[in-house]
Amino acid sequence: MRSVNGVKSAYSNNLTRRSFVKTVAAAAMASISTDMTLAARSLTSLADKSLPPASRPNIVFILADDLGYGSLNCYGADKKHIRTPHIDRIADAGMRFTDAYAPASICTPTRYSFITGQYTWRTHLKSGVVNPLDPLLPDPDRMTIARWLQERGYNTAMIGKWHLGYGNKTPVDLTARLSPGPLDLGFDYHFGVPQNHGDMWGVYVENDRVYGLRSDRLQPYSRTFYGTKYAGLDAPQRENKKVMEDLTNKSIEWLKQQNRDKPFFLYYAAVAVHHPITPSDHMRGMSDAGPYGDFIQDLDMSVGRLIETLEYMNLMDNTIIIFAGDNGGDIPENDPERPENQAIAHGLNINGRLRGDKHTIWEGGTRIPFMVSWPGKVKPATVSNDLVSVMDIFATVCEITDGKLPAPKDIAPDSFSFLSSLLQSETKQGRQSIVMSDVRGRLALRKGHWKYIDNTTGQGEQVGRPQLYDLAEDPSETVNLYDSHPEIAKRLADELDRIKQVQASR
Ligand SMILES: [Ca+2]
Repeated sequence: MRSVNGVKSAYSNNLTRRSFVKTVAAAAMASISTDMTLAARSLTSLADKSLPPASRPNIVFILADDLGYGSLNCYGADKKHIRTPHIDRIADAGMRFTDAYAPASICTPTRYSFITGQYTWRTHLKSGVVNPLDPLLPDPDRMTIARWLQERGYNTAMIGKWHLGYGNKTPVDLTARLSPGPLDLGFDYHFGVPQNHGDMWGVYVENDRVYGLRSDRLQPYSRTFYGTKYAGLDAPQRENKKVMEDLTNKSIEWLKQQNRDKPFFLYYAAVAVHHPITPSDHMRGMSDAGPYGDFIQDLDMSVGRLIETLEYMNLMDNTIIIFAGDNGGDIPENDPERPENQAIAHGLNINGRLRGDKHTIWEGGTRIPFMVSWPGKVKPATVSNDLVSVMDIFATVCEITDGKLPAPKDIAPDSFSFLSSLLQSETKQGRQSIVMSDVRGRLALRKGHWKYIDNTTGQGEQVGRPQLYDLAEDPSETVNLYDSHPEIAKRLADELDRIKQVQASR
């Protein structure tokens, strides 16, 4: 209780910076001792790695937006630039993956694939993202991770950045009932930022309506970060620098309604650290990487508040926490004043040593921070280089709840369970290869230590030449081996073709 209230008061009161740091440090210390107890407990239970045929742990999935592979201390960010003690706690308490991927280097496909366990390029969306007034992308008739859990007795909630559209027509009627939407995909509760941080909606959505809508009047005003006018809905407007706190408060409110009698699934999608870079007043100036570093620390603080709520409610021992990025960090070109570039100038390697950034087909666009804690099941402070994807959470959850996987033809067709990785089973059953895509729908295949990059976009245009990289020898993708290893390139190109042709890659 101490740490929950401590952190909360740090957000809501005008504490001095020094006392705020102290509060965070105290919270972190309290957490470390809890972790050590959990670690000791879990070591004794690891002898039995098998799971009951049906297990119903609570599941909290935290998805960060545009968080680069090198933007957390547990992934190598120097503490002299930013400090991420709360997210690092998930890695300390569980398993951190070094070779985890987003299915794409942009926002919508990752979110679609998480919910459906299917590659987004199998839908009509071959490139780009769902635009602010687009209809719902997932087919409500398709099984989703939320409905799967709902049908197994879970309370389910989606809180945060949605970016999968609402309704069934373009443009969506902002003042009408926003259906179909998250509630039609298996979520009992939804409190969302409709598209992106700073989007033209300018408001929150609660369940299937604009939150606090007073009338159907629209008075477009001012301009967003993206250059379009705000819709001017007659409802409370989001304040960018408070959105992280609002979403976290809503999540805590929802978590506090849960109990040990019924399992729950929370999908918390942060708006940080997608532009516009808007750190909270509490965090401004706290990092040593400028506003971008402060915004990363806002994300970390929100994660800390969620964890501490679970601890306060004594629910941690039966809760899986999964933390992931949705694509690589964004590095705006030709504008040194942008906060991302200021952070780089301070010395923060947003995407570590990986080439490229958000939108690109390079590792910097698709390799993501990914970690899972599960007290008593996942050994603390472990690191795995198994190939995993955000898309694989669905199949993993299926195996956890049912002890087996559904037929890929119907459910989660491109999702592979990584439960055997989590439990460090002697027989590994995870995925062997993964397809990734960029903003234009260009595809690449990672298999073993090789990565093949196709030269066709989602619209069928040719771009450059095909490429082949040996990620073991050349993690920064500097030497194209396509010409010197044609047989390997062909094998990977054939596999990519096969995965495109079939309906399910699992
Ligand atoms: Ca994103």
